[in-house]
Amino acid sequence: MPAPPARATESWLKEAERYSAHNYHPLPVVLERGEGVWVWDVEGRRYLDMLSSYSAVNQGHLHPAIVAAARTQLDRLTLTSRAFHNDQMGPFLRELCEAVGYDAALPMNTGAEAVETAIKMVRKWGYEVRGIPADQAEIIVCDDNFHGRTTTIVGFSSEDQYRDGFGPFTPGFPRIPFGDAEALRAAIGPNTAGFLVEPIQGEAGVIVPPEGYLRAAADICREAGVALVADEIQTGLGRTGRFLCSEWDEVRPDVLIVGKALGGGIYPVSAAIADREFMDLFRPGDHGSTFGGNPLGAAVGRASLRVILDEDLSRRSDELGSWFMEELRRIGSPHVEEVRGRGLMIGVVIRESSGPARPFCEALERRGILAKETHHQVVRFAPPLTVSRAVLQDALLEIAAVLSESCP
Ligand code: IF1
Repeated sequence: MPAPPARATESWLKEAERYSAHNYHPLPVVLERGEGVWVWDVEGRRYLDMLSSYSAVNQGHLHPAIVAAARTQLDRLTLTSRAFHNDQMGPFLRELCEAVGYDAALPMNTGAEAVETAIKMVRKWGYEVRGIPADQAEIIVCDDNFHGRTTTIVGFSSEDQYRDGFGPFTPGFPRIPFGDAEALRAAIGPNTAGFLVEPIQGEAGVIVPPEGYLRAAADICREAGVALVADEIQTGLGRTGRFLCSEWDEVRPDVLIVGKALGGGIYPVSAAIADREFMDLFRPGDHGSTFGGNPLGAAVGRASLRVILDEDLSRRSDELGSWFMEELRRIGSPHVEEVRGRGLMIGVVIRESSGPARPFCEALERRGILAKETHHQVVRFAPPLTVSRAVLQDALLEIAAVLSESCP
């Protein structure tokens, strides 16, 4: 049983409970400060952040270079709308496009907005380039996908809870099993404009597809004239040991979606990225956003990218992740069915016989490690990519203790 919260925590929990929608079931910890891989609660307890806000804090909490860029911009200009230009968006998009090797990017704020942008882009490409009849375009998606929480996006989720009560939904999103390239080939029809996929399914429980899956899917899409859309909002920006997870299969998606860590854990920044064949289908007035491309987000985005590149966080993620996964396997816990992932995007699957993952997360919290379960049986480990091997070594002692106890 989790220890009862202390008084300060209790009062914060009560206030949040009273005034917030109850759309989450967070661990009973109230955080008030963060620095690097560490966060502190209102009782002064320190925790190792092994979630990184679902990979939005790859650079660590309050990275000095990103904070400095935000502070400088806060004293200059924060929002102009796209009715006018600003002096940060152009440089940000140039640096982003140069980092990933594409012609252009459309800046948005949240991941879901960038996914919706990509959906509109690919549909328009289907009509204007592929000649698909009006309003008939289809974008194939995968079972167990997670691409955000808008009604169009949850409409093609296979998770009943994400859909229940929110219909009617947007048509045109046939679903196929993840990891099965032949299922993709079979699902493609004359009205198929695109295939939207996460290179590794995060929310589904860190599901790594069979070796070469994305490569095979890319070849099938190219042969069929279907746009491959990679949602790298969680897997991108160094998380899986490459700058983009697609690189593991040497795949260059037609449309690339990034978000989360693009804002360095400080500001929501996302983008849909593509070559001019797709990007120039948007004409003035077709699409937009009040905050998309704002100077503060652009300045933060520039600094966030710079940190990932200058500190070679992708290599750190690759090397530390491989070692950490091996060490987790070496614990040899009777509760662990599988340790899976890539880089520092790791899932530890708890056997059904050992009960759900949540109590293990609560036990880890009591030992100063913040991790979060997904889909009942998986404990996700995704620390900031700036984490040191020494810190992970210490964390392994606590994780081993929790995984070696009888079910918490
Ligand atoms: C929640 C997890 C959930 C994403 C991918 C798009 C988005 C996300 C691959 C949308 C966002 C977040 C959303 C948050 C919890 C977290 C999450 F997968 F990371 F674990 F939900 F499944 N594509 N994922 O992972 O980006 O609009 O949120 O900026 O909704 O509970 P967003």
